[in-house]
Amino acid sequence: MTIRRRNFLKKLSAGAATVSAFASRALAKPTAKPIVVSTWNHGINANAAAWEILQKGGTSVDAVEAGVRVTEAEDNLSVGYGGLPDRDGQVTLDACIMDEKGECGAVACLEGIKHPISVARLVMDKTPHVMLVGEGALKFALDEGFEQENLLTKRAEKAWQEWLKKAEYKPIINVENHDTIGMVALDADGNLSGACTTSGLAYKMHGRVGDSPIIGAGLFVDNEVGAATATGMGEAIIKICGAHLIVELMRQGNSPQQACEKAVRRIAKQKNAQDIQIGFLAISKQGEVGAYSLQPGFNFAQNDQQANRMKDVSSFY
Ligand code: SD4
Repeated sequence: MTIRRRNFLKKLSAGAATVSAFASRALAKPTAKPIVVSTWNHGINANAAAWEILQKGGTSVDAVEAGVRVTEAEDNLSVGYGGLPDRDGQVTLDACIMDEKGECGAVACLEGIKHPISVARLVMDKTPHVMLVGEGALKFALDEGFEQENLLTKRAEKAWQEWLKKAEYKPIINVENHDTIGMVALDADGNLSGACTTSGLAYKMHGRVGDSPIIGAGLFVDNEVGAATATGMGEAIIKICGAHLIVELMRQGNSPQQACEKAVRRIAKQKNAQDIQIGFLAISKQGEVGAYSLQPGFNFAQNDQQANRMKDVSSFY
């Protein structure tokens, strides 16, 4: 056998292994349906709201919107109301949503609206666009009847004034970087959707947008394959199109866990990777869950037929 032919056969059998790994997972009985997972411990309350919809046979897109709205309304120094402001003292919000049909909507740098995820949903449902930013997003929200309110709480303002004393921009792993809820769900009909919403990195430059509202970075859903979401230093996630990469790795036959690990390993090659946190969370069309982070400390909430509980995630470092 010539070397070329041998290499060809080797490649063919490697390809067959990948295909058969994917096919066997595709044929596997769903482990859990419905199921919802979301980043960090604020995910517990958010999952509970999503679960109410899922267990009644509601759609995954309605579930993820309702779920992350809970976190947006909580005074938690992170997502939505009470979120830490940018370095100029303004709370600017980013969010996106994607459904099983591959439809999506997003808002970025939106101010004064408590539920950016619902504005993103209307961008998806009512406009021919995918993303609205800044004043345009605010105008759209107001036209749609959302109320403008002050989202900077006394607590967040105090924290910002403390920060101003040194005004040193140095994101801290797992503390400052704990600003996002990313949620992905599989409903009883087997359809996948996801939502991601954040006040972004604390004390960021005014106008800075992270990965969270960017389809393919902070969130991606492909109803044939799986869904993924991200948290942590958005710049690093954007650079590898994180959520899209994970879904494409799943399409190639990787489990959600393997896909999240491969994506984190790519980020580990970036400069300053040891100083940042990244967490990925993914679910497959069959309801398998995977999660992996760059640093220790990332966790997520999982709600399925068994319970709504927290799960710790292993990490690269
Ligand atoms: C961002 N990815 O704006 C967000 C921040 C985050 O937990 O996830 N914090 O870059």
